[in-house]
Amino acid sequence: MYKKILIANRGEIALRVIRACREMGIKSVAVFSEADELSLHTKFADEAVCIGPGPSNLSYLNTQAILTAAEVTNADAIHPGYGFLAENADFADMCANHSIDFIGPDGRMIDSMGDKASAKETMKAAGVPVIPGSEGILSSAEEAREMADEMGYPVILKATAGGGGRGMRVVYRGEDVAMFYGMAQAESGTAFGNDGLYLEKYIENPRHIEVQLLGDSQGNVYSLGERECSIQRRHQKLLEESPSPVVSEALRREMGEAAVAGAKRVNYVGAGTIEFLLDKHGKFYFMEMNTRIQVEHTVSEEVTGYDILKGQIACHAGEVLPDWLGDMKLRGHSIECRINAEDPAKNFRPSPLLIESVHFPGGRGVRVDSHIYSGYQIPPHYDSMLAKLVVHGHDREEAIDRMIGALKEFIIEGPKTTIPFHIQLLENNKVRKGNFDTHFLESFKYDPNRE
Ligand code: MV4
Repeated sequence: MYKKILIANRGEIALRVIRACREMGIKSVAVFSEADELSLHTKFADEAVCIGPGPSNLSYLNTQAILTAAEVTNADAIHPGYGFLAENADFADMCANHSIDFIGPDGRMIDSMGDKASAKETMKAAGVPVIPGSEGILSSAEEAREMADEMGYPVILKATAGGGGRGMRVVYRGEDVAMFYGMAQAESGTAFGNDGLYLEKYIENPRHIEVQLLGDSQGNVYSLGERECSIQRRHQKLLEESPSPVVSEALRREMGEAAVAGAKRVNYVGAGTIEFLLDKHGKFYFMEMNTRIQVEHTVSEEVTGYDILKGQIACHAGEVLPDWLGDMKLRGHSIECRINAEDPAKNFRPSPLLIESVHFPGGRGVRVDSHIYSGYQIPPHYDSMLAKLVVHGHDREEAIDRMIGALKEFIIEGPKTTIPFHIQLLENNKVRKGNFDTHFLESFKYDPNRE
């Protein structure tokens, strides 16, 4: 097992990794920017090393500074958390060249899943259902037009280097294919340095459902159930839950088996997620694979009772997963609300202010993963998530009621937050009935005058 892990991240996920390390008897090393000197990960890790000024490109993305910190502290592995360097193939390769374990897949795996068209072909070859469309990259706008005319509209053009909603164009009429093709190609060339596009039938009003996977170095891969992530705003998830209110026991087994087959095909090791779109006929299709621990792994932990962070570290250290993970039953229902320092009355404008005071909710089935404290100054350089409020109940209704109670107990003085937005969301009838899709928030009306 590792003796010391350096955490190349900040905020709640850095604390999450520190806690897992502590329970596993592993020493932790924090790296921090000048803006994070007073952050909790800096205080709670066994050691802390400053890696540069506040802006991310000078600190949390500074691969040389991070590797140097790992070398001077004698760390044997680096945990990247999510965001920052978590899916940076060059950094994974650099770690390997320095004989430091990167707690994530190797550079080749990151690259092959980062290229969305090739990831899709790989999954298709493994028998995972994929959305009908082009095989690999399109060679011209004319090819796109012919294919779209044949399969019928609407279709969607996607940047192969995109993902997470970036570089996509929905096309409803043949006359528009050429123009949208040109726009998407130019944009993705500029944004990603790769202008490859592929085409798919556009699935209207799908749900976003993803399967949590964990694989060990012996070739065992297990599904830890699905998460419902359809409540998103501009591709930022706001609320996640497990299980999905629309996934039956039979569908769960089918999606889990498909995801496991996909991950086994590429010899996947560690924590990973396969994202699916579920259409209104109950058919699911591969969308993307994420090769990192995700923000919302917590809801899967609550319903499986399994510590995914510790499992992820153990897998990279060469331990074999227990075989009972293969017949995991989900217990009860878990929901996560992302509490962001954003003003929901002002188009979710960031509000990076001083936390004048904070009170965390508590009680049975309430978990708060957060790095904030009274007197904490939110740095302006990073994302705006302040806390993940996670509840667990014996069923969905209890979880929703428990979440509303916890949200009402959660007091944050200083910045504007998404807390009041979440209360109204969970009081909405469609949300309570589980009747929503990925477009739900586009029409949801938040009332800033209701308390
Ligand atoms: C789609 C789609 C409909 N049909 N592909 C958005 C994120 C990126 N991973 C792919 N996305 C989509 N791909 C086809 N063929 C609809 C979306 C989509 C979406 C997906 C998941 C969650 C929220 C979304 C919001 C808008 C569009």
